[in-house]
Amino acid sequence: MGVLNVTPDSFSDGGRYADLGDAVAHALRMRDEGADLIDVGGESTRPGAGRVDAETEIARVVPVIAELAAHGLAMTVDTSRAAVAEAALSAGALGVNDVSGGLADPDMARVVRDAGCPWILMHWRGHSDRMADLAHYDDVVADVREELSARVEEALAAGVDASKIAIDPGLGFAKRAEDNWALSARLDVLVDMGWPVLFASSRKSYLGRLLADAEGHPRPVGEREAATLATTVLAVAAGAWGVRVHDVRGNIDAVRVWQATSGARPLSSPS
Ligand code: PMM
Repeated sequence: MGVLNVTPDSFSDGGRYADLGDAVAHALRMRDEGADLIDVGGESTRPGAGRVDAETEIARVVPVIAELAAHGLAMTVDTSRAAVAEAALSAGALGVNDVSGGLADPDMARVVRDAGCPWILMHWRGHSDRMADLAHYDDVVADVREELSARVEEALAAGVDASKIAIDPGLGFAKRAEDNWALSARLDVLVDMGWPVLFASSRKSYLGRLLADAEGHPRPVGEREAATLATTVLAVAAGAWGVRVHDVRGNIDAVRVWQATSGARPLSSPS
């Protein structure tokens, strides 16, 4: 899944694809590089970000989605608002990537159910302006598993088709760096829940913190790609269904190395 943020302020690519032509060109490039899905978002969810209204979000994503649909691209809309999801699905999006896992908008389940479309339910505890205060866990892996399980149960109870559901640990959303590492280390626990797992580590701040310089300055966003590739390989090896990334080509190269290695099973080891 290639990331296309048509926002002025996303941490990773904010402002770069606000122009329709630039957004379309970037999405086509990601498709050509091998992305199966383009995730189009119109609201930044970076830590501390305030909200934009639904009309602004719709005005950002719908023209891009309509244009990309005309080019035959498969897209999800990255939104936690039912009205935005509805507009995006009408414009040609294939599914909904909901960072709130259905919690932010009680109408989202109905929209997804009526559309019969895929729904990615991410682990979430609250909007970006207050999520840092919500990063408290007894056991982050068990807690995220339980909270995601509740989101899935609620989606199913609302009549959403089980075959359309995917889950996501929500790295960086009400998570400290150590929480992200713990979830990465035990991704198998989420994979064992039986739903496709999306892993979205690309360029996130916990990688910047890991790679901080001697003075403690985090590695800048644009220099976290090698670390991202390492997380992708580890996640795919642990059974992730998909990864949400900015550099599609690099991540696909990394996964191909993993595939070639894991597929090359020698009949016997050299003595
Ligand atoms: N992270 C961001 C945005 N959307 N969607 C899912 N499913 N999972 C995530 O972890 C996630 C997301 C924030 O990152 P960005 O600014 O690079 O889009």
